[in-house]
Order: sequence, then structure tokens, then C-alpha cells
Amino acid sequence: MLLKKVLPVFLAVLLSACAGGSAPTKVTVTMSEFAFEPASITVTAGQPVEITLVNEGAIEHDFAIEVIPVEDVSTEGSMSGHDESGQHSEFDVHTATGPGETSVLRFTPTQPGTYKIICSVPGHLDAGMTGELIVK
Ligand SMILES: [Cu+2]
Repeated sequence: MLLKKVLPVFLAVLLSACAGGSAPTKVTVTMSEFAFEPASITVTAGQPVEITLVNEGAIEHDFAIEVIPVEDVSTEGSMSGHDESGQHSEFDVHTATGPGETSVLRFTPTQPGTYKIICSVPGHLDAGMTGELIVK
């Protein structure tokens, strides 16, 4: 009975494939005028991170992490037509979220450290819209 011999091997391969990619650390951050909640996020180097950004404010907010060594960056639901204006070149990780909208940001930080998070919409950083990402 070939199937009985092949099936367990096939299942074992499937299971080991799953164990290889570690599950992301999931964090939900609420944005409003003018704050991130929570303002401090702690993650682990080498571990994928998935941040769900919920904009509960009345205006656009964005989430930008200053220069940070990362891999596998992707976003979902980031505002289209967002004016990048070249000002975001200093950010490695950035997404813009419209009022009442939600976007998702995924990345894997590669170096431990403390990185500054800001809302790069003009005036928002000055209004105190800042946070920190701690990579351990
Ligand atoms: Cu903002």
C-alpha cells in the first residue's frame, strides 16, 4: 500500500515547512489627533512584525519609522495618491492611513535598537505624534 508510506512523509514535509516560517508578532496601533496608541512597541530582531494601523482620527495620519534595517517590507491599504514629496526618503518603513481607515504594515527588523516612529504629515510631529519601536 504505497499511499500509507507516502502520506506520512508528505505530511511531515508540510509540517516542517510551516515550522520554518515564524508567525509574525501582531500589534494594533490606533492613530488619532495627535497620538499613536500604544506609543511604544517592542518586537524581536529577525522576527516578522505585522502592525495594523487604525486611524480613528478625522484626518490622514501616517506611520513612519526612521532609518531602520529591515527586510520583507510590505503594506496593505496604504492611501493611494498619497503625496510622498520625496520627504520620506529617510524612512525605511512608512504607510499612510486615511481617516476611518485601516492599513497593515509588515516588515522584519534585523538589528536590535530603539527607533523613532513619527507621523510625517506636516505639523503632526510637532503636535507630539511620535512613538518608539524597540527591537530586542
Ligand atoms: Cu498624524
